[in-house]
Amino acid sequence: MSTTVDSHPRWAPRFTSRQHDDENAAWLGIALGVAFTVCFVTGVVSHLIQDPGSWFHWPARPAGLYRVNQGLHVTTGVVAVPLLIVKLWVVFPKLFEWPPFRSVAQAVERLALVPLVGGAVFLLVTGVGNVNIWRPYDFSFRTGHYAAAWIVMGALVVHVAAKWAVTRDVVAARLRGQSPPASTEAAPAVEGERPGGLSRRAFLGTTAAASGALALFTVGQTFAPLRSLALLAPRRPDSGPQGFPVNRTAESVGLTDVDLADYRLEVVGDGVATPLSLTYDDLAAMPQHEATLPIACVEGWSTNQRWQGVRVRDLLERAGARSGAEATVVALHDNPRQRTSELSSGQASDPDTLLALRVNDEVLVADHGFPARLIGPNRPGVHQTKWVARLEVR
Ligand code: HEM
Ligand SMILES: Nc1nc2c(c(=O)[nH]1)N[C@H]1C(S)=C(S)[C@@H](COP(=O)(O)O)O[C@H]1N2
Ligand SMILES: [Mo]
Repeated sequence: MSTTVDSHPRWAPRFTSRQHDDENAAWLGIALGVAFTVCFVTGVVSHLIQDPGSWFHWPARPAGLYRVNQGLHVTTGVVAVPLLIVKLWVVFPKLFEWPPFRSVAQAVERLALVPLVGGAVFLLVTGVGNVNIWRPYDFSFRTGHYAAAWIVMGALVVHVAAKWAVTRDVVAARLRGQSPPASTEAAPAVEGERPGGLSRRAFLGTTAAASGALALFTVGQTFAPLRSLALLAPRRPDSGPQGFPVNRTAESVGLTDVDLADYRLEVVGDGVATPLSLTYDDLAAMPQHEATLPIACVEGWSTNQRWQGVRVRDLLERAGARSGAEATVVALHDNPRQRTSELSSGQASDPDTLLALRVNDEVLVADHGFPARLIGPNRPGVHQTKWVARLEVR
């Protein structure tokens, strides 16, 4: 519905730009719908990998799939920021339409805007904040962001249903090379509308350029060819000790100088016939394998490195593990955050799942998990456990 003179009450502010129209709202709405849907699907996948139901199985291959998933999530999320701001500005005059609704259906549709807009702003603010390590709230980011995603997507279904006809008319007309029907055209918002100003093409083009620029300056955090452009990425994939980033330092978990005399890697649990307790030298004496695999952080950055170490499946075999065994990887530190991760049977038996001792032919530094870190294909970064002390096999 257009903002026409008779539906615009006297007390409302005057909106004089001709960009406040249904066609702009329709195009921006389509772009936002696509961005939010990609964000939602990739977000739910990431959630399920970390909290799988018994029905959910995440494969070990293709090795870089999680990297693409999370790169898409964060990039489409960032792209949505200018789109949402401009869309809210375009439709803002509708807030003052009078009467506020003419039917029950319209009341429902307009009420659904509260969770839709509130939730969308919440998702974008917490999401962008999280990747910049800005979390000025007490609740868990994952819990809040996840709940908001479902609320927003529910409200979005209502919103899309309500706006379907108008949007379809705009798109269908443009595809036929015609102007959209009068009902969707820019109605003069109020008397005194300024003629001129930006054309629609320039207005939408500028918005697209803003989104494109954000994407371009972010995606280099995970897409190596563009890494020199990753100006907006909080972490550059090529900076840090041994040439790649560190989130959780050894110092922050009190593991700056692990004494190799005391270090043992234990392979234990119901799933093994002979529990192992291996020194660092024992590990170094086992056959070493190499795999080029990414660390793909849930926060969107990723980095591909050449890792060398012992195959987890060799360790399991040496411990007489049952076939199809699964394992929990446990770190040396007491801090419970990210101390453990799970290896599915597919990952545990994958030839590229390593207990890495070296990276790019150098011994791991403390910040990258010395003495040994897990690295495996298609795992989120949080599951690439550093400073590994134990494999609990079942
Ligand atoms: C546009 C709407 C968005 C939707 C629908 C959405 C949805 C989701 C969902 C469902 C998850 C999984 C949460 C969980 O694991 O429990 C998630 C995770 C995440 N999202 Fe979003 N998100 C959106 C925007 C953003 C934005 C703009 C960013 C950052 C630029 C972002 C960054 C993240 C991060 C870093 C995670 C991983 C959290 C973790 O596992 O620690 N999200 N998102
Ligand atoms: N033991 C342990 N391993 C860990 C973490 C941790 O906090 N503790 N952080 C993880 C996260 S979130 C990522 S993305 C990768 C790479 O993180 P880094 O940059 O801190 O090395 O290591 C993972 N391994
Ligand atoms: Mo991470």
